Amino acid sequence: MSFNTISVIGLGYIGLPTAAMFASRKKKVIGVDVNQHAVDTINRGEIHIVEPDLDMIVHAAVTEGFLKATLTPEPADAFLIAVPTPFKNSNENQGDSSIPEPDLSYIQKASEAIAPVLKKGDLVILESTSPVGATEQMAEWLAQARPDLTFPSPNQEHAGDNIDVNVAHCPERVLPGHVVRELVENDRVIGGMTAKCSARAVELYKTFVQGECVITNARTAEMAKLTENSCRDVQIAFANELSIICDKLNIDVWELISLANRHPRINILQPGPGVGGHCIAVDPWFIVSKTPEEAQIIHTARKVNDAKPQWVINKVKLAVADFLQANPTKTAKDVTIACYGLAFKPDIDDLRESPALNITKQIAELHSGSVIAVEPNIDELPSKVNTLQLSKFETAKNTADIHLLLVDHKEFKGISVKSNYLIDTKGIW
Ligand code: SAJ
Repeated sequence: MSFNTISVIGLGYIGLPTAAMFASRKKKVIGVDVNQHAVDTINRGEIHIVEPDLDMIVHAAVTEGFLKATLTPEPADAFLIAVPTPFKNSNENQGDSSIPEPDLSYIQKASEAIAPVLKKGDLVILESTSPVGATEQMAEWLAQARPDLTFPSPNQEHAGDNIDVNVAHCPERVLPGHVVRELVENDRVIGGMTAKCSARAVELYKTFVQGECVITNARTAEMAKLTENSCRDVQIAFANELSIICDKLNIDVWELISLANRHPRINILQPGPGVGGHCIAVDPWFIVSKTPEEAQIIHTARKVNDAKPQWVINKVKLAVADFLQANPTKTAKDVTIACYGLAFKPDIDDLRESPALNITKQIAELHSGSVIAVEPNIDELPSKVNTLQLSKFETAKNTADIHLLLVDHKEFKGISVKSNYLIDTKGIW
């Protein structure tokens, strides 16, 4: 049975591009989101997120009638759930208060929303990055809501054709900024709760995925996604720890890493002001919270990366103290600090969970003089950070006493700021 109508629940950074990809292959796609603004924007053929090339694809899909957005789920042959899996508020966390617990309430709400329109033969896929066991939990929520249908249960990998609704976990693995290309080209991990579930999911993704669809079970697929991001987090923590050690030993960490990387089996990542975004700094906690005793390295890496912003702030404090010692007629009020880059990584405009933005905000709160922020990828700061002033690069370069490079945007490469009071967290100046 082929998939004539596909529904994507959650039209954010993953759901909307995925919906648009199916629609671009002339499938009828129903996108569902709880956000009225997102629904209205998409139905006008526009997008509410920033992702290169996505606007054209969504515009074509909507005007040709293959994609529509709605607040309420409608019947479809396949449902892909791409909703957030954040942490619980710290006061809701149980157990060790230093380990955040995943919040599956968005998945639960999405399951409850689609349950009434499910029918025999449908496929439900969880795409959201999730702790191990979340797909089984989702199947249980669906089964509770629809006792008239049968769903797979755990340890039923070899169950036959007697299951009405197939369930799988197929984690997204695309890099923000390259989503449109990576959705098509990346290999896809397909974790069906049964062999039939996996086969149906492969059939669905083959609509647009050119990479290989590799079959496993749901729990391994969940862990695979968490492993990928935890591996990157651990590697970045290694680089960040090296940068702190080298600073103490008066060694240039960038030179050190480039020398070590000449070894044929060494590939150290780059240090920075901390790890940001919605994935690498979050997903390792899903492993730590399930297996706190066992996940020692993963937990330590999180702590090392989370501590890096404070280390950078301390460096700025020391630079201000040095500046005042060299300029005894001045006070802190007379000192201007310029922060270059606010996004969570280079060449994007995404400020969410950005260490660069948090560092700049904290410096602005602590410092009695002026703080200038330079971010070439945005024209206006969001209202919640309107205490900061955006400035042009040249103005910052010419007026600031202390310079703090936080993001290696392409606009900052090839030019350089020379100063005795320069803190370059990315090693480009
Ligand atoms: N970073 C460093 N040093 C480095 C590389 C990155 O400090 O050498 C920092 C970045 O500046 C940023 C953070 O790490 O603050 C995360 O950036 P990223 O480019 O490593 O990753 P994301 O969060 O944009 O996307 C990741 C990707 N995962 C992996 O590369 C293993 C992507 O493929 C996933 O789909 C995405 O997480 C996700 O949605 O889970």
